[in-house]
Amino acid sequence: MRVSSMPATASTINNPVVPGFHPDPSICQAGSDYYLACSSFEYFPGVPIFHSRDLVHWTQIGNALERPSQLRLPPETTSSGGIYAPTLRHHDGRFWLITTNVNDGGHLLSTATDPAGPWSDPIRLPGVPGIDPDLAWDDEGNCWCTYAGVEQIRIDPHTGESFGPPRRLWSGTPHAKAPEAPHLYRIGDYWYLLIAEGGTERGHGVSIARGRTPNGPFEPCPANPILTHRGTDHPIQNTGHGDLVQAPDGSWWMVLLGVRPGGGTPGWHVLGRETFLAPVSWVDDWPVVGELSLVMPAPPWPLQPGAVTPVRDDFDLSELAPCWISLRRRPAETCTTKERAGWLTLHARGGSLDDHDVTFVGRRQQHLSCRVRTLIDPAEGRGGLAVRLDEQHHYDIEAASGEVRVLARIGPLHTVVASHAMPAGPLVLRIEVAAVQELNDARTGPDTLTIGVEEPNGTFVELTTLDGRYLSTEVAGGFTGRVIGMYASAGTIHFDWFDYEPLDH
Ligand code: 6LW
Repeated sequence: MRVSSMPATASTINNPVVPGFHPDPSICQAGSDYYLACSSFEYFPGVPIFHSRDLVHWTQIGNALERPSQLRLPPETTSSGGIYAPTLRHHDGRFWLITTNVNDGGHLLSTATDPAGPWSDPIRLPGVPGIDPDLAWDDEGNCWCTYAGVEQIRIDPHTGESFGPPRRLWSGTPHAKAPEAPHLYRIGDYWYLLIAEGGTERGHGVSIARGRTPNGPFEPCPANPILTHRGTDHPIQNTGHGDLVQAPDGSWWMVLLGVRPGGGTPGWHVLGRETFLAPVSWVDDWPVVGELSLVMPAPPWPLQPGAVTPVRDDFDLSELAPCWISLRRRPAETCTTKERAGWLTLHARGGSLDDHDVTFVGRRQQHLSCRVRTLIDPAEGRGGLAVRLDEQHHYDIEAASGEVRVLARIGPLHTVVASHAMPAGPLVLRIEVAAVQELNDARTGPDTLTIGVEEPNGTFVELTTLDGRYLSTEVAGGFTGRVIGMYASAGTIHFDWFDYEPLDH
């Protein structure tokens, strides 16, 4: 199994197009602009929104659910609970986003004239059960909400009212588990029902059926699944949960989720489910998914790389950039850049990252290898830098006045791995993630995390190197991926800056 990809050249592009924990992609087009939304689970704000002009380079322009009135993640929201798969559509001059908060009343439907926001306070759909809701409008103006199962109900998207009992459209391929993630489209003379099936693990796949009306009957494609990497040694695994889109030149493409397992057997993926792009052609009015690989031929239209994301966030702005996410909520009184100019100030709520409610601000790890550093001032408390999979799986480097400790939480085990005396005052904490390049044997892990501090003269003091497998989905379970960030576990902690430096592309 390959563990890293080749660099893209002018004639190639890199997949994933939205790396890091960005699963369940849904895409829509408005003129020459494309927008994409992903799931966000227990993190606040929720549902990251991306913009692109070329389907290859994506820039996060906001989060659809960014106010407490839009997103309530109650304390009982477990990791991998909260916000599940969205559908994003452009219809009638507006953007429509439907998603599910599995911990707060089910589906939420929100609209915006600008996908960067603001998005409306969502309406609820109490008559629509399930997860993975999709929206499609027919020529008569009926709005059909189709969801995992696969079932469908007509709704009023302005009020959330639903009409009639659910109607079963298709159960997917006989004996395949978890028919889900439906998306319904009118393309040419047919209505197409695209679904995921086989479960979101290694058996994942995409299948499709077609009919003459949005309500069926639907005839399955004889070539189903039209995409799966199950049972292969392909470096992109768990491929499924697709959504279709037409490119600027009229060609068709699919965005989908996949993972990049590393290490030996069984392969551990640490970045969660990421968003990939694959070409689609049509044969006999059925879509055929083309080459999906880590490095793909560049499409023929002009590519427009977005602004290069700066390595450093200096916390000079009054609002945090949209990539920053917190656990379940982010009250201004515990997280602010306004208290000490040019610094991020965190006031502790919980006592550690083992707690459900803890002051944490992080960003998704998006590269298999990367270096993360932050300048922390722990004079008024205790806090640090952490790599988090969930409450039970995280590695932390924590500073208090005069001391730095490395903590590891793996399932029920808590360990202080190392400690180091430091002079009082601000200091730089560093975590370096290195994807393994060679397998020593079948049990080699996917990556290593080297954790330490920088002396005032800049010398790096390594405190430990830990195996990354324990912060992988194959160990921790769930639907998310690694998030790296800053936290406060006692008192008040200030961070002057945070660097995230990719060490691969
Ligand atoms: C998503 C569903 C799924 O809603 O995982 O396994 C859920 N399948 O399609 C969370 O991503």
